[in-house]
Amino acid sequence: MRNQLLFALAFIPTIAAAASNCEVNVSAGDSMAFNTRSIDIPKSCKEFTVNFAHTGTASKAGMGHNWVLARTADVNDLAKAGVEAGIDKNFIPPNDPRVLAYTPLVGGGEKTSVTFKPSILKDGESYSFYCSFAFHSFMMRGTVKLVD
Ligand SMILES: [Cu+2]
Repeated sequence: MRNQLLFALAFIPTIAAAASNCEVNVSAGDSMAFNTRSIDIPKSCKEFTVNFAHTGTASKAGMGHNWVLARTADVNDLAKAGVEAGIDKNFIPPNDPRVLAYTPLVGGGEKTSVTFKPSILKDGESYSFYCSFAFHSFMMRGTVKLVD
């Protein structure tokens, strides 16, 4: 038992170091604001995970939030199409290839996450993240940068 514990402990620093580079924690509360305006994604990551937390108390239907990744040029059109899709579809147009990654909408106290491959992003293209809840994207958006 003791040996197993020591064995496990020996690997924790390695896992933590790898995780910190290839995942990010993002949150939003009961207002239309993310806790960050930009996210760097290292090209070296095989996969990148966004952990999203709603730190407020509002209901999903009242002030829900999520995290969506798209080309910056597509965000406004996607946000419009999302309103038409409705809350049952997380305000995301179904099967739309312009949506590169997204989490479902969550309400206060809930968490969600999404994992994607940075290799879907092209050098020189401009990417953004936004919240697809109806009309939140005007306030809730930020830049996503591919970094070395
Ligand atoms: Cu929102």
